[in-house]
Amino acid sequence: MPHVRRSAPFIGDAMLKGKISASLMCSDLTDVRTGLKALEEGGVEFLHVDVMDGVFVPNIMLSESVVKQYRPLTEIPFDYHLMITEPEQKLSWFGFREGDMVSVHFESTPNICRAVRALRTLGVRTGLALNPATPVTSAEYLLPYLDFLLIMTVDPGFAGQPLVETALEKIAFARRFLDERGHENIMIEVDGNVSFENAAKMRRAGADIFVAGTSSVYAKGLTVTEGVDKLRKSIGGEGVF
Ligand code: S6P
Ligand code: MG
Repeated sequence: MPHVRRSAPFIGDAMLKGKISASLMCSDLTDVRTGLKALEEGGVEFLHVDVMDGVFVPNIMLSESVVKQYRPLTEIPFDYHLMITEPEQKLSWFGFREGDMVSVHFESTPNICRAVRALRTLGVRTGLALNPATPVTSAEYLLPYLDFLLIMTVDPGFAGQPLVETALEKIAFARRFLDERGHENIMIEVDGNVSFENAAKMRRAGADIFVAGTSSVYAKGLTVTEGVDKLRKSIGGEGVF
């Protein structure tokens, strides 16, 4: 099984630590070109693309045909967060590129092993997303296929929600869980109310990649560039709080 590897991610994955993935659905979708230019100028590492099917989550967002139209507008690698049922049957829809991040939800299919193994064969950074109530231990037998865990710090479906109370404890547990099993290279991405203040705490707990939405990069009263700079300071541990 050549595609199975023990936590041996893509060259340069160590560089993913402390990176920003800006949430496309939180930007001005009537003026995506301008929004993407601002993110490029701000230097975000990934564009977080929330795909919601109205079944797995109670919302519909960013269909594959819309996302494909945005793709040529930027060179920023995409970070697809698939909140859709049975993703293993739909992976060919998106046109993933090598270097993209793609996460599928543990809860979204009885065939989650098939889904992450299929992602591995596509040459993308493979992620397993966990809802707030899903234990980190659910990932145990999937670890050999993973490059990152996406820990939802709100229930998926909507922007602008409060952080779930157990989020920080779960991030810290996940980091220990991965390290104890020799998977130090599996990154932890966090998604949901990654505010400037929460991001600093999440970083200390062990998070590596930060989904930036209405709580930071798209916060009211800041330009995108100011939001990125401020978030960068929070996750860089430079003590803005
Ligand atoms: C939510 C989705 C997220 C949001 C992001 C919003 O289901 O997966 O990626 O877009 O979390 O960020 P914020 O700062 O508004 O919570
Ligand atoms: Mg998301």
